[in-house]
Amino acid sequence: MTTDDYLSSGTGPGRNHMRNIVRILRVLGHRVGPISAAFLLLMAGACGSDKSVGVTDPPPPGSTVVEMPGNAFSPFNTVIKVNGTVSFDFPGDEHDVTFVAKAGAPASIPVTKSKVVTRTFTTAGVFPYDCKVHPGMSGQITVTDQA
Ligand SMILES: [Cu+2]
Repeated sequence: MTTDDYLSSGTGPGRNHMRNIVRILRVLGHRVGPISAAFLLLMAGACGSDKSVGVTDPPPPGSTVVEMPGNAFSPFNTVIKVNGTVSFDFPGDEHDVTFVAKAGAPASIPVTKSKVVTRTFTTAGVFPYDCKVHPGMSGQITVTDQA
């Protein structure tokens, strides 16, 4: 079989992958409707790049960065103003950021590595958080009223 035969036969791994995705979407389309199917198509298009909402790299301009040297958050206390953002810079080791449930606390960040994940704080107050992977690995965001 020549290279030309291979290319024209339409059986390359990439083609099969896309064909399978389209097939799955067709089946799902019947079951969950066109809107969900369109959403899945978006997800399929993003596969391999594992980016999701709130994930940025590098941190957005003006965001305050929390690092994780060893099994600690640095700084322990991060001070920002209302509507400010904090970017958690996850290293190669896995950590999570689980906020103590209270009004104004943002969504927690599941176990993550090698990514920057940003959260916006719209309410003044102190928002403690923990890494559940490492007991005792804790920090807090202090959000002050806008000057
Ligand atoms: Cu941790």
